This record gives sequence, C-alpha cells and structure tokens, in this order.
Amino acid sequence: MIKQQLQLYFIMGSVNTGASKPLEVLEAALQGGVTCFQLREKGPGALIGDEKQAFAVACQTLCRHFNVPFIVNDDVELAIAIDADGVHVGQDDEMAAIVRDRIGKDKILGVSVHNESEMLAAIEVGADYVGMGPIYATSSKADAKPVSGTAFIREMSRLYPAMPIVGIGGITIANFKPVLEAGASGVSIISAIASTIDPYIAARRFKIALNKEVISS
Ligand code: 3NM
Repeated sequence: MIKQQLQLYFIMGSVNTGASKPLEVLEAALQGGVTCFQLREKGPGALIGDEKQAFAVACQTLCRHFNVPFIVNDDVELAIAIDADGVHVGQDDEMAAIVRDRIGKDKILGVSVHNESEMLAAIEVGADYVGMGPIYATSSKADAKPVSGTAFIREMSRLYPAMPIVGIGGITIANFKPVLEAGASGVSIISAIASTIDPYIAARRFKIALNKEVISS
C-alpha cells in the first residue's frame, strides 16, 4: 500500500509555485495523478502561524478529495492539530522516535536518511518510508547535502528490502528512471511539478512514464 502511495510523491510549499496560486498548483498536480503530497512550508516568505494552518487545511481538503495521503514536513504540532495522515522529518528536525510517540502508530512517518546508521535508526523507530537525496543537483533546498546519485538507494534497498525508499532532489521526467532501477518505490518532486507552466501536464507525464516503468520491470 505505502509503496504504491510513494510512486509519485509531490512536495510543495506556498513559496514553490512562482506566479501560480499554490492551491491551484496542488489541485492540478492531484488531477494529474500524484499519489502522495507533503506540505513543506519552508524558506524565505513561508507562511507561519494561523496562515500556515489555514493553508495546510486547504491542502488537506484537496488531498482528501483525491484520496491522496497528506503529510506535513517537520511541524508535528500542526500535523496533530489538523489530524494529518503523517509527518516527514529530516535528521535535524525533531527526533523521529519522539515524533513516532507523538503521532502514534497509525500515522505515516517518513524520515530522511543519508547513511546506513540513519537508515538503521529509521527502521528502529518504525518509519514507514525513508527519503534519500539529493540524487541530483537541486535549487529547492538551500541546505541540501552534496549530490548522492543513486548508489546509496541501490545499497540500502539491497540490504533492507522491506523499507520503502523515495529518491529526492533534482528529479525530472528525463532522469527519474535510474532512481527506480536502483530500488526506490517512488520519486519525490518539488520543482519539476510545482514550478512548471502546467503542473497538470507535468504530473500526468510523470504518472504515465512511471506506470510504464512498473509494467516493464
Ligand atoms: N530534500 P526539487 S532535496 C526537500 O536531499 C528536499 O533531502 C532533499 O526539490 C534532500 O524536486 C529537496 O525541486 C528538494 O529538486 C527537492
């Protein structure tokens, strides 16, 4: 179930959509077939407080309409307040073990990992999936680590095949295939959907290409 939901994992905040209205971008992406959504409200100009919560609820309402999981990046308080489907945390965010305790076993917990000891810690806390990146160069995360390529995904998916993996960072329609070939269940994308002129077409293209990969694998 979770592996299918990770196939086309769209991430966005209100600052990622350029001149387009964020909720319109999200709706178009959902119509195009994204299978999971993460609200990542970060960076200069990001919403805070009540405005952030209202935006989150609007995103959640859209996701529910399309039956797509709604995950909140980092902000556990917010996720609990609005009963989000899950939380994604990095290594610098609140410790994954604490987050698991707070959100409970039934919610989705995603953790970013960059080495085997972080992978083992994520398994230990019962993460539902792990994110690995940046696979390629990205301008969507100011503090991104050096580009990792797909070798880490390949190694971890071989050693720990039960843990679903998503690749993230610089992924486009032209370069996503090696991420799946390395063993990831899906791809996480900000700009190749959020910053395009037509997010519906962008998501649709990804969806069709990803389905072809599943059929041919
Ligand atoms: N996390 P884009 S890279 C949010 O390496 C995020 O953990 C990363 O955006 C990591 O699809 C990244 O526009 C940005 O490259 C992904």
